[in-house]
Amino acid sequence: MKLLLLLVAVGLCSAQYNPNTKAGRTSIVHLFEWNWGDIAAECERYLAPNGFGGVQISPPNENIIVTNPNRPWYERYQPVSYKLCTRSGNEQQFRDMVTRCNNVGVYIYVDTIINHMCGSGGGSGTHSTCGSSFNAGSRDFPAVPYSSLDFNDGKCRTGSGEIENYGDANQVRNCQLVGLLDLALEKDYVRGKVADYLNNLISIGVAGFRLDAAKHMWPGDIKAITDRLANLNTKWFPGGTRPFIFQEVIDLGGESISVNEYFGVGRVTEFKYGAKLGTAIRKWNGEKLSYLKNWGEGWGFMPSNRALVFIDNHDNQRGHGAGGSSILTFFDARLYKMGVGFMLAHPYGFTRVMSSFSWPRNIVNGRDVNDWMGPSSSSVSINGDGTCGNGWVCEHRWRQIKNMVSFRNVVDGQAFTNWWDNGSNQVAFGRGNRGFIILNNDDWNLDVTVNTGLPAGTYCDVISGQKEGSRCTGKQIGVGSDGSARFQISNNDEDPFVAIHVDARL
Ligand code: QV4
Ligand code: CA
Repeated sequence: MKLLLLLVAVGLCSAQYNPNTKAGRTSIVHLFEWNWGDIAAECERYLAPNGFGGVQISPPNENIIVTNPNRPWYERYQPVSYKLCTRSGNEQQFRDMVTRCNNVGVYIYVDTIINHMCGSGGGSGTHSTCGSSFNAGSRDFPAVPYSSLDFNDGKCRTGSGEIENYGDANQVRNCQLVGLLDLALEKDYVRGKVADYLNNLISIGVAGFRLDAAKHMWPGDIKAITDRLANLNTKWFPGGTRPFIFQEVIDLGGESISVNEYFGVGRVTEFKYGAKLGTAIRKWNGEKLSYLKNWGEGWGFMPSNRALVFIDNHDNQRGHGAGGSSILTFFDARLYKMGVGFMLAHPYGFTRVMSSFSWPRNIVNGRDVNDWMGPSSSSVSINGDGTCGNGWVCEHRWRQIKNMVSFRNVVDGQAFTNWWDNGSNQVAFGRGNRGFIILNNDDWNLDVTVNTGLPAGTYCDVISGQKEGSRCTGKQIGVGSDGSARFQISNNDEDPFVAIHVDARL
């Protein structure tokens, strides 16, 4: 009876939409391909003091070692077992990272690959990151263990065994995504193995999961697995806290599968967000920033409280996944900062900031032939000025982005207010009486007096500089007793936008 009640309670209590970030922290950062030791250090020295809520980490479970091409980043999306050892570190280092980050209130969100194992052409042997043996051809993964009975081969009806038509939901979920061996998640045994893996991570102290390739899993199978998950570790989280779940479903419209099939389990990635914002900021297809007045659900996006939003992710910043060429990345730094600034100021969705490694992009016939490259260095070095070295871009450390992460924390819970636009690409909006942002993406200067909604005072622009002690290293903005302020932004400014908030009042 007790057990039954418990099961019912777990089933009903599905608050897996709550990111579980500490109060006052409203964004996470994806530290793509960082190693566990560097993440632990970053939590302590940078993320906690700057108000970041958490880190999405690269997959921590054992994967196949790909040597042709040489150690691509994407080998980590080809599991061999659920042992915690990868090029980011071993289990001990993983545990140490979770403990150290949790202890400073920055939580860990694990990228989990549960739709599939490695590619069908992965061969056999022990060329895997913990040395576990496997045989892709015979579907044998003894370190889990999975055998041929645990895969979807019998269920897929395409000639190639792969997904051939995204208009057919059965193919998308029962066939192989680019040849990756597709798990039979309707099987109790497989669900149990996956749940054991996630529960192990929960017991170590993680706060939630990105479910990779969720589009390729039946929502009912995902639900059956998440219903088996334990509450978060009470060493760091209140009793009864559910893991945060966000599902990777790329839905730009026009396919058989839609994001709303997944709302029963948790949040879902909103891929329209970065694609459309990129289009507007690039001024493609006749788009203008003034059209962003009803940004969010008004643009056909999913409900805000179901959305996980981002400007770019590890796939679409290099032409994988979806979104297309409109996606803004660090390669277009000036536009990118505007995009991230807009996202972090705007109330829609739960926000994720991207932090990348650089690579020698080489577009041949419209495709980046270097899109596979992993980081050139296994560890992140920090320069004297706080930027990163060794090819690590560290967008999250860019002053403009770091300060907008704080902005979002400061305006948390405030309404979207005081929209202004010039009918073109100069726009502004506030967040109640806590913060205000104004952008000039036109090819001429902006000079306007608008209502900010803020209390009177002199504010420090957190884009051109920031408040340091009692001084401001950037532009200063005077807000009158009626809340109005004059802004001047040259279209040639290094960053053609200004953001002020009540914690940056002088
Ligand atoms: C190739 C052929 C297959 C052949 C196979 C033989 O294409 O036809 O059967 O070899 O084994 C890599 C290679 C790919 C290769 C495959 C299997 O790029 O050419 O297939 O491995 O060996 C990442 C990369 C993929 C990579 C994969 C596994 O993006 O290129 O594939 O990792 O290493 C859709 C999905 C969405 C997905 C997105 C990329 O709906 O879910 O595509 N996004 C997530 C992750 C993404 C990851 C995966 C899913 C898979 O964000 O990073 O793919 O886990 O939109
Ligand atoms: Ca599948």
